[in-house]
Amino acid sequence: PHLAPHMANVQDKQSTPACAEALCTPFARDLAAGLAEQPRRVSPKYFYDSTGSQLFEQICELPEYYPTRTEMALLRHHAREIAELAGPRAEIVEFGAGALQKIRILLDAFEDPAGYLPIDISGEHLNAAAAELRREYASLAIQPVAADYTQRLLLPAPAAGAGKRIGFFPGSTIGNFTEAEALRFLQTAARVLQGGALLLGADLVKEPSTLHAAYNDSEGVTAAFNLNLLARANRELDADFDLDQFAHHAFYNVPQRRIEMHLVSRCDQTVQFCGERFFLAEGESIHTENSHKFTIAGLRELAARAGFTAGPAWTDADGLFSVHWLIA
Ligand code: AVJ
Repeated sequence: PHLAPHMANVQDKQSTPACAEALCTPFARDLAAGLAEQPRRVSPKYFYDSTGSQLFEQICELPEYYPTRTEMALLRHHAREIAELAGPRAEIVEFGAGALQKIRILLDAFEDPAGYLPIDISGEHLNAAAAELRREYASLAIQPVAADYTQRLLLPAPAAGAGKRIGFFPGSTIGNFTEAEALRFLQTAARVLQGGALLLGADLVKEPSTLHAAYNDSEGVTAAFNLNLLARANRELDADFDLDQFAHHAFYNVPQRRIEMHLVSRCDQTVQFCGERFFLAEGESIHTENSHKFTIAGLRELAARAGFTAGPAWTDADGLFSVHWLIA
C-alpha cells in the first residue's frame, strides 16, 4: 500500500503468472507433457535460465567437477596442433554459445581466424556473447545464428577467402543426447562442416565414485542446479512446487554408461501450474538429465557412422576427458 508507483509495477510483474490458464510457452507445454509421461521427465535444456546458467558456471568451478578444467587444459595444451590442423583463415562454428574462455583459446591460437559463428537457441545469451567478443576481437567477423542446432540447420555462406569451417562442440554436451540424437547431431555437423572438421569434447567412462562425486558435490551446487528447474517453473509458470519436498538424486547407471539426474518426491503431493494438476507419490521421480560417458574408440565409431573420419584424439594423463578432431 505504501509502495512508490514504480515499485508497485515491479511487484505486479513478479506476481503475474506468465500463463495462468493456457500452456502458452514451450517450457509450460514440455513440462506438462513430461510430467504426464511415465517415467516422468523434463528436458535438461530447461536448466539454463539465467539462475541456472549461473549455477552451472559455479558447478564448473567445483573441485569435484573435473570436466571443465580438464577440457580447458587439453585445449590449451594442444592449441598449437589444433590450430595447425585448422589452417589459416578458419571459420569457427560453435554449437551452443557456451563459455567464452574456451573459444578464446581457439581464437588466440588460430592463424588469422576469418569468422566466428556461434549458434544458440537463446538469442539473448548469443548477443551478449557476441558483443563481448566483438570488443576483444575487433577484426573478427562474428555472425551469431539464433537457431536450435538439434533441428535443421542453415548457415550463412562462407566469407570470401575463408579457410576451413571448424565446428566446436565442447563440454561433453553431446552426452545429454540419446545415441540416436547424437548420431543425428553429428550428421548435421558433418553436412554443415563439409571440407572442414569438428572439434568435440567428450567425457570418458571412469570409476563410478569419481562420477558420483562430480554430480553430488559437497556444497550442494548440483542439487541447487537440479532443483532450479522447479524454481524456474514457480517463477515463470506460477507453479506451486515445494522445493523442500523434492530431493536431488544423481547416480551412475553402469550398463547405460550415463549419469542420471532425478528429482524425487519426498512425500505424496499434488503440484499445479497453468491449470494442470499432477499427483506425485512419495519416492516417485522426475528424470531431468542423462549425461552419457564415452570411450575414445566408441566416440570415434559413432562419428564414423555419421560420416566423419576420425583424426587425433587428446586425453589427460588420468583419462578423465577427451577432445576429438573429426574430419568432415
Ligand atoms: C553441460 C551437459 C555437459 O552433463 O556434466 C553438470 C551438465 N549436469 N552437472 C554435464 C551438468 C550436472 C553437464 N553438461
